[in-house]
Amino acid sequence: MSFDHFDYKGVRFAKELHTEESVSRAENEFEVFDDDIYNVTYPKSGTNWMIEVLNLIKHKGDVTKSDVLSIQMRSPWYEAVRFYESIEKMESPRILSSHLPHHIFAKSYFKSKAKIIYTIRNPRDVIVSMFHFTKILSMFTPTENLQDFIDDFIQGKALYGSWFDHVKGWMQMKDDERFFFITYEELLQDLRGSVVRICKFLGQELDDAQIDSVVKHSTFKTMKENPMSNWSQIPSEVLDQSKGAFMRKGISGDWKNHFTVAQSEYFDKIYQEKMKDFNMSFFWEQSS
Ligand code: PPS
Repeated sequence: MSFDHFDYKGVRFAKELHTEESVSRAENEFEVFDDDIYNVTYPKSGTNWMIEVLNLIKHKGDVTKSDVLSIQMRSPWYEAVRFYESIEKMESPRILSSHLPHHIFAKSYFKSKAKIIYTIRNPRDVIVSMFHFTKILSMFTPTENLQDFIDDFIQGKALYGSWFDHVKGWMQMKDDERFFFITYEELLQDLRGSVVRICKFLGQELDDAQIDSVVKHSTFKTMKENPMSNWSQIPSEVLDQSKGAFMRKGISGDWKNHFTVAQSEYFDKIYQEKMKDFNMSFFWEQSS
């Protein structure tokens, strides 16, 4: 995966989005408020989906209130330079996004009461989603060869570094009451049930009709057709959606259409090695 980058504390960042100074600011100076909610993910794991869900929950399913801003402006990535100004103007309670790993996350968070929702996706599908994304986002030099891409991903040369370290880092917080984790696959399998669980974690009481509305407006189909959610407001010089949609497929298991048997076995072996000390098993380990 080729992009203009620098490394900070073992993690790969894109120069297009960050500077070393900005990452250091995000880690050491950013002020977290107690009523903030953080939507944290490794890229391509369902970040935008969760932005939609969380903003709809905040507005009790009222899409006319939750969708007044484009999806990125609703819950900007707090570490990205281009969102600094808009974050300063946000009213509390803020819903912010982040791809930062645990060891670089805002230090002030760990002294706060703010909540984190961490969404995890089968890394094989993350690879495929990211592989396609590099073909449409101008900051990447597209990789034609999936094997090279898989190798970069395994070696932590992807945007935001190693998936394995990201997941293991954040999941250290799994028993913390400020932390809630969910998988992309659970969202797909039972969106309504997931929304109910998220509401409970956030202490938000929505009635059945409001929950139905959250679900209706956060399905893949609705979001793909919604100009406030499908990234169509991003200029084509930056994101060329004539070559492929940001809202691409929205399914689980697309990796099976892309990985060869040998690639799948290779990835499984590395996955086992890298996750051997991690005593939790995810949905995809039973079904992959
Ligand atoms: S990014 O660029 O890191 O912020 O991308 P992210 O939002 O994390 O992930 C993009 C993938 O999520 C899919 N997506 C959805 N899937 C199912 N339902 C809904 N509502 C939904 N919204 C976004 C999106 O299609 C990308 O996955 P792929 O596999 O490429 O389709």
